[in-house]
Amino acid sequence: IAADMPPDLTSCDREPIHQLGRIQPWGFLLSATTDGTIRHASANISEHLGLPAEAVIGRRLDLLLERKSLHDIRSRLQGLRGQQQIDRLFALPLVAGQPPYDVAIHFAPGEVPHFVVEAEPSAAEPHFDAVGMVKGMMSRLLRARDLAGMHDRAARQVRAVLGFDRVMIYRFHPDQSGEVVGEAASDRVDSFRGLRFPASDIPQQARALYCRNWLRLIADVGADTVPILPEPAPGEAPIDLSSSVLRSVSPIHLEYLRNMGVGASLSISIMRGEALWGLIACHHASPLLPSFQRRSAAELFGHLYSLQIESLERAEATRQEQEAQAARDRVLASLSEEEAPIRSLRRMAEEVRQLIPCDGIAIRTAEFKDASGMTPDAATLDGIVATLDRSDASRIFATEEIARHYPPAAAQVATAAGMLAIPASRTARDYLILFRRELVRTVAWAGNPEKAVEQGNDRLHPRRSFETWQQTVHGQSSPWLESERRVAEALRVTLLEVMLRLSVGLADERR
Ligand code: BLA
Repeated sequence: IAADMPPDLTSCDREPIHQLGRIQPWGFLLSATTDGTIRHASANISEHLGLPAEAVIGRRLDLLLERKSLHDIRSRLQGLRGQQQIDRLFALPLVAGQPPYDVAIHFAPGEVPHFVVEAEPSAAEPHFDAVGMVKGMMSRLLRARDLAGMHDRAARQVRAVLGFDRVMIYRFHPDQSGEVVGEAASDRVDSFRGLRFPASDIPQQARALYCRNWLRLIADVGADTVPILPEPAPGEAPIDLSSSVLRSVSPIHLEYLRNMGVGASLSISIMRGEALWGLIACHHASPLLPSFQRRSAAELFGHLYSLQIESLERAEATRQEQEAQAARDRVLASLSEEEAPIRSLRRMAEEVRQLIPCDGIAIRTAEFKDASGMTPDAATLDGIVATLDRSDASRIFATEEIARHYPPAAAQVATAAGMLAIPASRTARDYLILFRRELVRTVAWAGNPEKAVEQGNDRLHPRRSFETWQQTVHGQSSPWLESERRVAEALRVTLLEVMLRLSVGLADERR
């Protein structure tokens, strides 16, 4: 039966990826209570301390680690209190008789206050200048003329620092799918530029985690992972690895990467305020472990890059708001008391059309019905207006596919597939409606998005093929851009004023 059932994608969202209890093998992990008693140790600790995990758990940190280094760790921990951030110490002589380690420390959430120490053999470069490196990356970025050019430059900078074969700027769409909007790649891998990936490739809890922890590395997709000991007692929660650097990832995701021919993967969150805007996604055809210093520099670059995107988008929004404001002023100034109300409305419609390209425009108020250009037939328009009447009158309503909200509209996509409705009054349900006809377009997906997930006997499996899969989208207009929605929203307020004046005017006429 399983094969006939659609896969239950919510199970992906439920996998507790922060509590898998294992790390990747390129370093070791210890957790200790604030008094320094060790609670957890990764099973590979013997390779570093010469003692098995069982012998380490319950002992005190100061008996195992170099005093001076432990002192450094403790003073850094002071600064981390009450936070989930990590701090980093490079080239630290952590264990007597061993080469230095690069160390990440953080406080982990849990009933008993405890902190986590993760250490990897140091690959710190003696004259590494993280600040200089990130400054250089930013200044090369700022030479870009537009957002698209900037994404490509960002990918190139990250590739230069980390050495991955393919570095992509992956941007989320409102439906949680995503698109590769910038790329830098070596010639031993295919380009993913322009490809779309379905939402299910990155489940919800992973997105939530990536909002808090901004970088993750899978250094070797095929490597055996290492358990953290002791295993949780029955009823006890496993150690929370949300902020861990070495955390091993979901086996489903490892299978995904293997299917893609990827040997190592690293991704850095791109944030827009509190929300995940996208990822800097890096792939290598074979295993790859960039130094902790370089990863940290790339992470810092990710922060600055996020701010840069936000600043460009804000500048763009401000410019659009000014345009909308100017349009508003023009409309209001041109209204005259003597003019017939319907003419005022028509002129208003013309102004709107100048600002937001469309194929047709309809005016529907209690007093007037008017249409110009390509609009649905009168009966369909009545149906659409009835549908609009059930939506929120205090904001604009935009859709690429009217039929999704009013199915009979599907018959008329050749004239009107999408609409943007501006409510013209708060109560009487009057509208100015812009229409756009169908624009058949193709979307190139990385593998068939309908078959993104397969139900296996045991669990879900990601798709095996990422071969480009062309989808032809019918029945939709070109999208209403964020900027166009913003202009429409600004004009909604003006339209309310115009309607108010008209109704006063009409009342005067009747008197
Ligand atoms: C995680 N999936 C991820 C991550 C990426 C992607 C970037 C973050 C981990 C990493 O950096 O590798 C997906 N990688 C992509 C995409 C591109 C890319 C879209 O390069 C495009 C350029 N994955 C599935 C299915 C499931 C699934 C069906 O395909 C669930 C059933 C799960 N993906 C999954 C999980 C994680 C993940 C659980 C979290 C891994 C972790 O952090 O533990």
